[in-house]
Amino acid sequence: MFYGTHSLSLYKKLKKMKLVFATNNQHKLDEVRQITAPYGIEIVSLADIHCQEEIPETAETLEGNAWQKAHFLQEKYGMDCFADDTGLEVEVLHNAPGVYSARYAGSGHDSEANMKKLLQNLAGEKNRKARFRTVIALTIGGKEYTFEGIVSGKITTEKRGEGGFGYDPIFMPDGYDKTFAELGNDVKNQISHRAQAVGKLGAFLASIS
Ligand code: ITT
Repeated sequence: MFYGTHSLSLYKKLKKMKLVFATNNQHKLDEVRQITAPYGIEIVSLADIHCQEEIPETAETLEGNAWQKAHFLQEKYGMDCFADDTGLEVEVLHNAPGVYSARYAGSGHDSEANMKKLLQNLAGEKNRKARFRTVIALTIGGKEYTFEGIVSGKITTEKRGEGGFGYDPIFMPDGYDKTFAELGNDVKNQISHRAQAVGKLGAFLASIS
């Protein structure tokens, strides 16, 4: 649990807070809802506010994309909100695919093709160090805040496991001998890049409420 011994008092502070999460990725929405559930922050989805538009994501950094998504929603709907942008950074590939993780193998969000391309690009490579990095952009009460979460690990030589999404079947976090897809959401959501960034967001929201 993220907030340790302070969880009960944080729960009391956060339980009336509502925030829109600017994502079209249902897996991310489910993860963030699971991570924040014990503390009672109500995560409102784009569907809940009837936003059906494709939110632009054309910046060249994770930070830039996270802010582009958060600003789009804030300007159009005038609501307090946050957005997350996440990339898989592979050391030997100079941090690629990074900000291009969703479209590494082409235009769509084709996780199978993305993993296949990455495994091919790392074929025979000994250095398989990688990290997931999440940046959260929060706009609340006219002010802006950024939070980051990182989990280090390595890329396996083949896909393993059925859980998670995206690159989870080929990412093994340090300290574990299973991929995120094998570890499952309960473990992933305690240690992941997104869990760490959302943990910082939650602690911050508690501090201002
Ligand atoms: P939104 O922009 O609508 O939030 P997205 O799917 O485009 O959703 P990102 O740009 O943040 O999300 O993520 C880029 C890609 O990185 C995503 O499509 C996945 O393939 C991968 N990814 C993100 N988070 C991941 C995670 O926790 N585990 C595995 N892969 C992940």
